[in-house]
This record gives sequence, structure tokens and C-alpha cells, in this order.
Amino acid sequence: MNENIMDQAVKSAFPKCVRVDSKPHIFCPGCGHPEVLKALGFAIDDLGLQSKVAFGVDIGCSLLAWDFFNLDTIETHHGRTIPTMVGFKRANPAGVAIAYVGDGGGYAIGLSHVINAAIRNENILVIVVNNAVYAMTGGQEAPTTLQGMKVKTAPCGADQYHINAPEIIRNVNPTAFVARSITTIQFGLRKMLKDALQHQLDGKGFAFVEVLSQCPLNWKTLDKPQETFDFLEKTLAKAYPVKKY
Ligand SMILES: Cc1ncc(C[n+]2csc(CCOP(=O)(O)OP(=O)(O)O)c2C)c(N)n1
Ligand code: SF4
Repeated sequence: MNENIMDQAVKSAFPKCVRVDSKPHIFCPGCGHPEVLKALGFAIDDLGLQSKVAFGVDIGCSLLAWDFFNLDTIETHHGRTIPTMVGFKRANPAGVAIAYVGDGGGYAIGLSHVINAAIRNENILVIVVNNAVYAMTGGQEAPTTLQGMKVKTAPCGADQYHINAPEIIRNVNPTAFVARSITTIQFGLRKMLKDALQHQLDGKGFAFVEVLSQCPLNWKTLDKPQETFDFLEKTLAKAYPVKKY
């Protein structure tokens, strides 16, 4: 495809704040991350925030988003993205701080950062992508892995309970914006992220959006899209209700 046609195709299908020269993106085919990022990009466009955003990505597949947008972007490790964005916001109150982390980083090693940012009602947006595994490192058990799920570190099926993070956040912060969305409801996800960003713009404090997202590589459904979306919409969304808390 000639470069102009490629540029135009990307521009019409993607938000304006997307970086065209980094497309096609490098996530696996069918991955949910680009769907979350696309909805986030449209939310940023809708509110005209491109020049104000500092976008923090975590270790894990979220870091593959480092060049997805034309946004000032920083990468740190396992939930430390959250205090990093807290620091940015405190130093630049007029800026817009977004931390984009995985469920392994956000709910295992980095859980204390999520909880303490919520307790202090830090005026940032935290997005946690819940694909029920540690994806980048090969599909190990995460705090979101469901009981019975066969994953690399639990080949006979996980035997743990799982975390319901929005309920924990609501428990420590009665005024935070708290919601869970899913990649397959794109318009709802975009609206949820826009409302969460508006919460920060209004100076109301902590906003938290968990997004249920597919990982066809580690779910071993790369060539079976029906199975991917059945698992996402019927199994994951049953254990993790999609709603505003
Ligand atoms: C302190 C530390 N421990 C372990 C790792 C290895 N590591 C890199 S990415 C990753 C998994 C991240 O999983 P998750 O946060 O769920 O993000 P996903 O890849 O699913 O998007 C791990 C364990 C690391 N980089 N640093
Ligand atoms: S490993 Fe999973 S989460 Fe990571 S890019 Fe591939 S499909 Fe997406």
C-alpha cells in the first residue's frame, strides 16, 4: 500500500492523537490492548487533551503502547507507573495524568500503589487491563486468574480466589470514579474513559477503570476468535461484572 493511502486509512480508523508511523501496531493479532487504547484515544480527542496528557505505561504488554500515541509517554515497572503519574500530576496540576497498567503489575507487585493512590484520592486516572494472566511473560497466574483456569503455572487449573479491585477501591475511597468496562463494548468503553478523564479535569480526585480484555496468545485461542470472545464475554464478564461502581 502506498504511504499516503496507509496514512489516510490509519487516520480515519484511529483517533487523532494516534501516532501513524508506529502502525501497524505490534500487539498480537486479536489482542484487546489496541481496543482499549483506541477507546482511550477517542476519549482524549473528544476532550481535546492531547497536548496536556502524560501517559504512563507499565511493564508487561501495556508497555507495547509506548509509541501508540503522539502523547508524552513514560514507562516504569509493575505498578510504579501509578506513583510516577502521581508525581507528575502534583508537579503539573494543569496536566492530565493517565497510568496504563496490566492486572499482574497493578494487582500483584503494584497493588499497594493502586490502593494508596486511591486512599489519598490522587487526582489521576488509573486504567488496569484485566486479561486474567501475566501476558507478556507467557501466561502465568495473576491475581485475576479464575479458579479452574489452566495457565502456565497452574496446568491442572488455578485453585485460588480472584481479586475484585473496583470493590476494594470503592471501599477505601467513597468519592472516586470507579468502573469496569470491556473491549467489546467500544462506545461504552470510550464513554467510561471520557467520564473518568472528566472526573480528573473537574479536580474530583482518583479515577479507576478496569477493562476486561482478551489475550488470544496466552488463552491459546489465536486461531479461534469465537472461543476468545466467548471466554471474554461469558466467563470473564460473569466473574467480573461490567458496571459503574
Ligand atoms: C520486579 C519484576 N518482576 C517480574 C518481572 C517480569 N515481568 C515482566 S512483564 C510481567 C507480566 C506483566 O503482566 P501484566 O501486568 O498482567 O500485564 P500484561 O502483560 O498481561 O498486559 C512480568 C512478571 C519484571 N519485569 N519485574
Ligand atoms: S501476549 Fe496477550 S496481551 Fe500481550 S500482546 Fe499478545 S495477545 Fe496481547
